[in-house]
Formats: sequence, structure tokens, C-alpha cells
Amino acid sequence: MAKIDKDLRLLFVQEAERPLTRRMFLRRAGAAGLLVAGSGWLAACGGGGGDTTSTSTGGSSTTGGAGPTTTAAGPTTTRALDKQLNFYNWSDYIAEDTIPNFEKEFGVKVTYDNYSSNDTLLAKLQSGASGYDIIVPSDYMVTTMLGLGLLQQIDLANIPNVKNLYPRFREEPFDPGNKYSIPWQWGTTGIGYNTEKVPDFKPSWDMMWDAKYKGHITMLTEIRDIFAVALFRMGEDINTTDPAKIDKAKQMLIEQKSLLKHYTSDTYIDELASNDSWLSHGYSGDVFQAIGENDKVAYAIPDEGAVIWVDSMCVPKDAPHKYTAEVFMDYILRPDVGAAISNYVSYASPNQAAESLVSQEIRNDPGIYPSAEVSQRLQYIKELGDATQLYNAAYEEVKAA
Ligand code: N2P
Repeated sequence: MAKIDKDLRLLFVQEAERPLTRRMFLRRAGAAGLLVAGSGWLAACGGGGGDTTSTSTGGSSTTGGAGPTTTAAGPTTTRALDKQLNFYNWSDYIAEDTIPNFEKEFGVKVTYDNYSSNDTLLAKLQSGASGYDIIVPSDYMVTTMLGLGLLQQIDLANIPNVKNLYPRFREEPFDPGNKYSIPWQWGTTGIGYNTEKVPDFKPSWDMMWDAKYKGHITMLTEIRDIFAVALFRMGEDINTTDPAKIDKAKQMLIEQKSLLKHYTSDTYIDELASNDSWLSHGYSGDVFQAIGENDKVAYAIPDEGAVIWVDSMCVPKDAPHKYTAEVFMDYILRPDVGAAISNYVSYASPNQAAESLVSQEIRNDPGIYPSAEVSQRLQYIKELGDATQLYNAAYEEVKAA
């Protein structure tokens, strides 16, 4: 018992240095021999690690208008919150207490479901009333959804903490003035690799075509992300609309297929952590979550360039609980809530007021907050209008090959 107390104290000393992610906690607790089956203390740390879809918190699994319709008590008075909020977010992208704390403070049940690509999110929204109140598309996908009329304007009067954002996140080209979107987190898409299994690693997309590592390479599932890798490798614009270049990128991706373990956007954290995957095309924070579990894993932004992105909270056109969604967004923009998310998921925060609360280890990590020099090689994916069909068709061919 005394040994366990000492080990626990040690864990908390480490925690004071850098807030532990759930994964880091589990790894350290496991190493210290503290994982006891049925331990209530551990159970309190939350659900399982593979939170891909349909994770429901707050004991509710309702999707749709469970709460009373939002009504204004009077023209200028405070409105009532709904009892329910339906939130659809990327997997591995929230601190474990973010939702429980909101539920406790506001008396709102949150149903929390996950997706792992913008393509899945778009398909869900296009398939009709999703019942979601908040979704978190990336920059270019906000533009796509606006073009398709899938989003509704938000009322910034209900989100006074919008002032906490860094100025650049108040004037994003895809939504100047935050009329439709409130930034959640941002990052880059690079390579997570195993320094021991890939001793000759070079920061180049060529690594993802190295036949020596056949069966241990994974690529993400998002169409534009995958094509961006091939186009960077070709030295081309990742937003090209030239059919010949898209076709060449397609051929390159088809050649790569036999080397892949698989395409995945939500299992590679665990696969990197357990030495199963040695080279993973992945999102920065996800790779840093794997690094928290396995110190042989590292993250690289290839010399040819990489995608930078910002994901933002938006309200679908048909959201049943819009006002409650705005109150939730305001809560997320609190400095302590925003910092806790970054500290847990290892992504960069758009919240300037949270800056001093984000752990130094995260703030000073150039893989999470890239230097000015590296930033010059980063590019945003852009919405391409009709040319999107060229990518979608090419992707179908890659899938079928
Ligand atoms: C989290 C992935 C988030 C970022 N797993 C992709 N834009």
C-alpha cells in the first residue's frame, strides 16, 4: 500500500509538470503497477480509448430534440437552455472533463458522437436531419458547407468569450468575423514514425513509399489529405485543378497501396503507440498522443510541405438546440476550458486568453506550434468547387484498385 501511495504521489508530481493525457496516465499507471481491475478511481477517468463513434455521455443516447424548444422569455431577457445538446466532433479531440463539467454546471445532457474525416461529416450532414447542434469541420469544409447551405449563422451576442481568440482566428479567410464558426483547435498533418523501427527516417513523404516498411505504413482516410501527400511529393500545388496532375497523384497512391497496413484516421494513435505502425500519415496532436504512450514515436513535418488546418465549431442549419450550442461554444472559449483541451489532446489552441494555461511543454513544442520557418512550407487545403469531383472520382479509383 505504501508503495502504491508513493507511486501515486509520483504520478501527481509528474502531472504538475505537464497535465497528463488519459493515455499518458494509463501508460504510467500501468508501468507503476497501479492498474487494478475494477478500480473505481480509474473508472472515474472515463470510457475506453477507441472512441470512434457514438460515445454517449451524461447517460443519454438521445439524438434529436429531447429538450424543450428554446424560447425567449422576452425580447431582451435571458433565454432558457435546452436540456439536451448533440455534439459531433473528431475522435480523440477533447479533454475527458470538458463535457461532464459543462453538463454539471449548466444541467444540459450532451450526446457526444465522433467522426474521423471531413468526408464522413459532410456525408452525415447531407443525408438529412442529423440532429446535431455542433459539428467541427476543417477550414475548407466550412466553405464547402456554407456553399451547400448546411450551416446557420451564430449569434455572437451569446458568445462574449469570442474576444479570447487570437486576432487571426477572428478573421479567418473562410469566415471573417466568426459569423458561422468558432475555432476549436488547429494543427498540421505530417508523419508519425517509430525512431527505432525506421532508423533511416528522413523528413520526406518518400518515406511513405519505402518498400522496406511494407505492412507498417498507414495513411489517413480523408480524400484531400491523401491527395495532398502525393501532390507535395510531386512538388505540385495541393489545390491543383489540373486533371493530369490529379491523375498522376492517383497513380502514385495506387502504387502505394500494396505497402500499406491500411487507411485509418482513428486507430493509428494506438498502432503507433504499440509499435504496430511505424510510419503513419497523421494529425499532429494525434501523433503527440501516441508519443505520450511510446517515447520511440516522433512527429515530422516533411520538407516538401504539409497541410495546416483549423477546425471550427459550427451549427448545422437544422440544429434543434442552437442557443444551447452557443452557450457551449462560449464555455469552450473560457481560458481554463480551452487550455485543458490543448493540454489533453496536444493540439494548438486558438484561444489567446488560454495561452498561459497551456503547458510549456506543449507551447514550446515546434511540432505542435510550428516555427515561422516551418510555417512557410505549410498550406491550407482549399475548397475547389466543381474540381472537387475530380478528386472524388480519382479517390474512387484508388479505393477500387
Ligand atoms: C483528431 C483529429 C483532428 C484533426 N483526432 C483533423 N483536422
